Amino acid sequence: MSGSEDRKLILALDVYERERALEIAECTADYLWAVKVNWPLIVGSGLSIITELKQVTGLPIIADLKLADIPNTNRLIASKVFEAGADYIIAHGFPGSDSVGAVMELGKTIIVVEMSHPGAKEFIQPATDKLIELANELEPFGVIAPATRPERVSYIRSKLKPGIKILTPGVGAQGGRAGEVLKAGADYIIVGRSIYASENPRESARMLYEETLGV
Ligand code: O7M
Repeated sequence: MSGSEDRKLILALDVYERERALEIAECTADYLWAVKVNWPLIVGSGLSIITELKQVTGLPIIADLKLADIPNTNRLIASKVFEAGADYIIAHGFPGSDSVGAVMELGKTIIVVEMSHPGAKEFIQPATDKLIELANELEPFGVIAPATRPERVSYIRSKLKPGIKILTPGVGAQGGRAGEVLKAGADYIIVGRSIYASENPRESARMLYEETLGV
């Protein structure tokens, strides 16, 4: 197993229950770069789950709130979430540079530039070029791009400033493939159901981790 700096797998821990979340995170931690916490877990277990997950795994925690509000509200939410121990917060880019900037002033930020589901073609994909420009201007830690469309990941990589990471959800349950999307230019893959809903989450994480090696 490599050091955490070589790992490319992020666990999307979309379960409600605190105990289950801690158990899955603990048994898969050896293969992860980070744990992503989204609304299902926060509404199910409370914000303190971020602090607990950090303690149990020792890994970076990404708070996937997809913030999309005015700067003041984004700031009010983000400050509490960083205080709880989140290392990164995910924000939507479409509310504009002031809204995203309010989050970036408080900590490391990841901007959504395209999504993985079919409906992303309706509104988000037509705005992707503008969202990439926004990311190039603000230089966040990273952007979200769809593992379900490796050709879009290549496109986004070609337009994005070097150094800005690409994180890609959609591997496994949504049909994306780890090797393919990493070859297309993704730095990290985000995987939920294929790990937490499998019979053996540790083994599923191990297999995905193996798949990311040497790509
Ligand atoms: O592997 P899954 O499909 O069970 O879970 C994927 C996770 O990634 C889940 O937490 C989604 O909310 C999230 N996600 C997408 O699936 N598609 C996107 O376009 C964006 C995200 C995401 O992480 O946004 C930051």
